[in-house]
Amino acid sequence: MMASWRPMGIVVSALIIFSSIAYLLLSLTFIHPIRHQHTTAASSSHFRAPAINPFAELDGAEASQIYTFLHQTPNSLNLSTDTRGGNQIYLIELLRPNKTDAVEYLESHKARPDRWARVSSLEIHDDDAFIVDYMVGPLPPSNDTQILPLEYNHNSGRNYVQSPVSDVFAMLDWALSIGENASDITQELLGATTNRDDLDDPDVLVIGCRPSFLHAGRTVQWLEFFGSGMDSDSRSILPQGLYVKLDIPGANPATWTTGQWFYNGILYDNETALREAIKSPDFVKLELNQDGSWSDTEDFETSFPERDMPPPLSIQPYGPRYHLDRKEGFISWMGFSFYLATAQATALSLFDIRYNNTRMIYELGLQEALAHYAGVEPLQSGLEFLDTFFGMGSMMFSLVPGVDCPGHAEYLDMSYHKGGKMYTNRNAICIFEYTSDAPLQRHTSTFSATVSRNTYLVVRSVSTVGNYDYTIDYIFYLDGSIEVKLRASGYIFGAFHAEPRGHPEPHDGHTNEYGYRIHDALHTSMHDHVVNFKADMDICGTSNTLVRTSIEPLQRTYDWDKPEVSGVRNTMHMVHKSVTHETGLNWPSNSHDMYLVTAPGSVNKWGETRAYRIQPGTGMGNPAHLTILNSTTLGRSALWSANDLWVLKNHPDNEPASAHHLNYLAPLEPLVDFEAMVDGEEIEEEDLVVYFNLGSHHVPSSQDIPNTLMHTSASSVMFVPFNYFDYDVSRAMRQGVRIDRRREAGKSMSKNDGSDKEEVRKSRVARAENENKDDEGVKYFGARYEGPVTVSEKMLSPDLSHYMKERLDGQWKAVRNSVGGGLPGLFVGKERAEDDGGRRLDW
Ligand SMILES: *[C@@H]1O[C@H](CO)[C@@H](O)[C@H](O)[C@H]1NC(C)=O
Ligand SMILES: *[C@@H]1O[C@H](CO)[C@@H](O)[C@H](O)[C@H]1NC(C)=O
Ligand SMILES: *[C@@H]1O[C@H](CO)[C@@H](O)[C@H](O)[C@H]1NC(C)=O
Ligand SMILES: *[C@@H]1O[C@H](CO)[C@@H](O)[C@H](O)[C@H]1NC(C)=O
Ligand SMILES: *[C@@H]1O[C@H](CO)[C@@H](O)[C@H](O)[C@H]1NC(C)=O
Ligand SMILES: *[C@@H]1O[C@H](CO)[C@@H](O)[C@H](O)[C@H]1NC(C)=O
Ligand SMILES: *[C@@H]1O[C@H](CO)[C@@H](O)[C@H](O)[C@H]1NC(C)=O
Ligand SMILES: [Cu+2]
Repeated sequence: MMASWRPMGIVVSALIIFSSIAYLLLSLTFIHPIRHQHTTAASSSHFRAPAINPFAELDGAEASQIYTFLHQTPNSLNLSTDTRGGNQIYLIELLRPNKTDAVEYLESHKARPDRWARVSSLEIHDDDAFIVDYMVGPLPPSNDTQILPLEYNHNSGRNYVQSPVSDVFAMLDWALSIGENASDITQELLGATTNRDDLDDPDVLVIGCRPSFLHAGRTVQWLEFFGSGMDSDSRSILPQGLYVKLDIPGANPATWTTGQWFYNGILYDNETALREAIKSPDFVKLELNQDGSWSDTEDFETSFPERDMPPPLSIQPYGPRYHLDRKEGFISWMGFSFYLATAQATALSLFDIRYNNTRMIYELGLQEALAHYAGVEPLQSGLEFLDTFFGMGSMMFSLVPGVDCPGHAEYLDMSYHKGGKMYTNRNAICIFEYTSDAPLQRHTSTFSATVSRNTYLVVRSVSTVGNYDYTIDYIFYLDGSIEVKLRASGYIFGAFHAEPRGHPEPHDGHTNEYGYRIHDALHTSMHDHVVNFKADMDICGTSNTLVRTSIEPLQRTYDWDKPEVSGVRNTMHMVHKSVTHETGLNWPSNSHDMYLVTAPGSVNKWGETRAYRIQPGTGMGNPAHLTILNSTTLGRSALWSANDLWVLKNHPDNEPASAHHLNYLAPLEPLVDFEAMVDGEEIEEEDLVVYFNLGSHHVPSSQDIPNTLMHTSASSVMFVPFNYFDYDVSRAMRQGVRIDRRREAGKSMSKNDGSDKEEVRKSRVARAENENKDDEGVKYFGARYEGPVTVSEKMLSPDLSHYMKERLDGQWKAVRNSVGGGLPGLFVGKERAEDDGGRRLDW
């Protein structure tokens, strides 16, 4: 996470808490009447969801009605129409219905749950600023509509957090003046200065900062100067090694003070002390961390001949096999069905995931994304981001067709309401089927060979939060398995590598305690990514038990072993234990435990308890949990990061989430304290919710320059049917080929053994043979490609024109001028002109 700025619409976000708060405030400075969005019925299919999506985000009309209602009706929000003062609404979104109400509706299709909105406002009381949550409903607004403090789903019982800044403009001005007052120092040590007047100047310094939130709105910040990284958005790998501390006791600018400075491991009491020290002949100046082509994501110069030839790709000549109701965000595919829903903080969630029309998972979705750093200097050592605060949903930016997703993928938009306005990120979600390079099943016998394809369904989105891009996939497999997979890319957040300037020899004295040297004055900064997801599992109903089945070594005597085995036989067995109380669990070493969410009241045809197994999926090793114990920075804000997964008794109404996106601002008194949810309740035969983490211990190396690569940063958890069905249900779904090798050998077809089963098989074979008259002894099951296939050019080279339309426009320039351009790192707003003409501010 880091604030940055690019001319062509790659996001920008804020490292930087200043800018985030600024974002909250600034987004308010563009209050427009809401434009009503009309979704075009792009899908020609007549497929309809069985019910109206009760989780669908508020549309433009609904949000507009609430916005008007709250401004025009006298109410406790005391909203101001002056954009630079008084209380402001900063977001309006759906308050999702309670599970009880939603489930009843999804079963009966009667009595659609009331629509409620969650409304956040920014409220100024004297010198202090608060972000306050309300619930407003039922919708549409009427004389019966209530405006209530939103508390029932926060176990803190509060509906507000204190915001560390109330006047962004003052904050910006103040920060700018730090850079300006120290311009002689930055020029001397870093060869550059901040520049208020020219945002586009690639040679300026920008400022990044790392906050520590203390009690009652007090914040201490360490600032560091960074290179602007203007060309490739590379500023997070351009730390300059000069730091200054700020004390912000409250929202009143008169109380803010600049404290110590830090350079080359030495703490200076103040700017003057540093200035004096520099004059000393003994003062050691450090190597500069300068931008250059090394930070560019692409190498356009070097080329291999093979690069000039396009690679293979996947095509879908006969169209998709899934059914999509775009209007309701409902998908059905090969026995699966589910609803989609988005939220500004938590991106995409899936609801009511069913197989064969039986619910398995009520809710599956992102809760929070933690990145926690460590290091020897004041910025990295306390650096930590909880990325829902920055809006992992509102930062689900457009996907690039043909590269982010296959050319045949379909896309959905992500719309949300902020600061009085509706925004749309076009093509934010892609949906596609994909056939893996490896089969799902195969077998060769003396008489036959059979192989079937592994085709699966993917629902994908990417949240670009500042320097980092999180790709999140929900993947459905033909056997009833569901996978959640996270991949990361983008720029790492680097640490400054302190190397005396002009040092002649390669440096070998460092310890690699927190990272590795990867450029002249750049070090990697180790960090943990822990990204929390919720899986509200309903396996054959809501009465579930988590069984931990251990695979253990065993010594046992068996009568039939004697006399050859004189004593015990060394072997292994399984031990089945229910997890009786709410707890955190870790993936066991050597995978020696299986975690099974069982339905004790429900058995398959063979009398075995039906279950889904939860296990690490197709990522790189096991997903990680946080290494740091009792993190100084995190406080109580993200205690779900302490274990790999958690199993809790579900209180879907009062505890709908493991986190709150405003926890970042109140780590010591979070709105939702996860640990308080794990309060030892009994969980046998209860409605269970599993919170699990994806992520990794990311120790970047020189291979992360310029960007972290997705194939090595993937982590995954999979939900796999386990005695849930009577057999592998993919058998009826998959496509492949069965080759009879006896024919090849000139032998006759199998002789009839008289069984019904054989009859059935033969009739199928006969049918298949009819379809493939030419292929003697070769039977295809499932459809085949027949006849010539035409691939449209658009499939091979998808239309990217909407990306070209993105341009800065006059309104952004006005902001830029009013807030000062020279400190993009600290405080840059950039307006992205999306293809629909909607505009947004990015930080
Ligand atoms: C409502 O807001 C105005 C400023 O917009 C303020 O002067 C007034 O005191 C507020 N009223 C209440 C009841 O908070
Ligand atoms: C959900 O249930 C809680 C507790 O019963 C209630 O306070 C709240 O209003 C409900 N929320 C909605 C959106 O209906
Ligand atoms: C609220 O009540 C008033 C007075 O009865 C009526 O004039 C008005 O139309 C009502 N407003 C709504 C939104 O129903
Ligand atoms: C910068 O210098 C001016 C003039 O001395 C002073 O008023 C201001 O407070 C300084 N700014 C900071 C952030 O120290
Ligand atoms: C700066 O720090 C020095 C000690 O290093 C101290 O003597 C001096 O008074 C300080 N200056 C200011 C303006 O605080
Ligand atoms: C699907 O549901 C039907 C009706 O409940 C049931 O008869 C059938 O066995 C189910 N199929 C599978 C694969 O579970
Ligand atoms: C972390 O906090 C827990 C609970 O307060 C305590 O038991 C444990 O010793 C602490 N661990 C460390 C390393 O501080
Ligand atoms: Cu990382």
